[in-house]
Amino acid sequence: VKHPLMNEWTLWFTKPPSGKGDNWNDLLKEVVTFDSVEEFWGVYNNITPTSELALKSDYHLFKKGVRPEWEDPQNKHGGKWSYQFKDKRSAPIDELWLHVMLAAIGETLENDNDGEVMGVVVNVRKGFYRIGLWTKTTGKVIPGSGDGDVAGGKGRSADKSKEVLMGLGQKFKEVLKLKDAEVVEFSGHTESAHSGSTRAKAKFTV
Ligand code: M7G
Repeated sequence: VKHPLMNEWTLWFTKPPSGKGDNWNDLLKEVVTFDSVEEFWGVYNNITPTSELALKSDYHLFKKGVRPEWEDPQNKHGGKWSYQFKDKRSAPIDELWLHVMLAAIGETLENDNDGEVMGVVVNVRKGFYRIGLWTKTTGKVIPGSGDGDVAGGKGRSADKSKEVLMGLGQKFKEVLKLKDAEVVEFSGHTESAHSGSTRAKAKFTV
C-alpha cells in the first residue's frame, strides 16, 4: 500500500565545486521525484546524511516543476525563511533536516494550503548549517500578478499575504525547535541575487 502525498516532490543536490570555473548550473543536480510516503523513506534511507556531506553541498526538496533557484518563475517574486546553526557539532542537523522535510511533504507548514511553500533547503558550509524554507511571495502585492492584486479584484491583500508568511515563519521555527530568543529571518530572493549571496538584509523576523 502506498500513502500518497498531497504534492509530488523532487530532491536536488548541489555538489561542492571540484575546481575553478564550476558554475551554479553545473553543480545543481536533480536526484529523484516521488509522490508517496513509502518512496520518501526509500529515498531518505539511501542518501548520504547531511552531517556526512562535504562543505558547500546542499540538499533541496522542492515541489515538482519548481527548480530550486531564484530565477524559477515560481520563485522569482519569492523569498525564504532561514536559520543558521553556527554550532555545527551540537546541532542535530540530520534530525532537524528530516523534520523539515516531513513538515514540507506532510503539508503541515501551511494552514490553508495557501500555496506559499515552494521547497526546503539545507546548506553545508564551513561555519554553519543553514536550513531554509522558500516561499512564493514576499508579502507584498505584485501589480498585475492576480495574486494579491487588489486592482484586479481577486486574490489576497498584502496584509493577508504577510500574515501567511509570518505564520509560516513561526511554524518553521517550531519545527526547528528553536527557542523564542532565537531569530529566524526572512529575505527576498531579489535581494539575495543582488547581494550575490544569501546574506541579504532580513525583511521580517520571528
Ligand atoms: P548560497 O548557497 O545561497 O549561500 O549562495 P552561501 O553564500 O552561504 O554559500 C552561494 C552562491 O551560490 C551564490 O552567491 C550564487 O553564486 C549561487 N546561487 C545560490 N542560489 C540559491 C542560486 C540561485 O538560485 N541561482 C543562481 N543563479 N545562483 C545561485
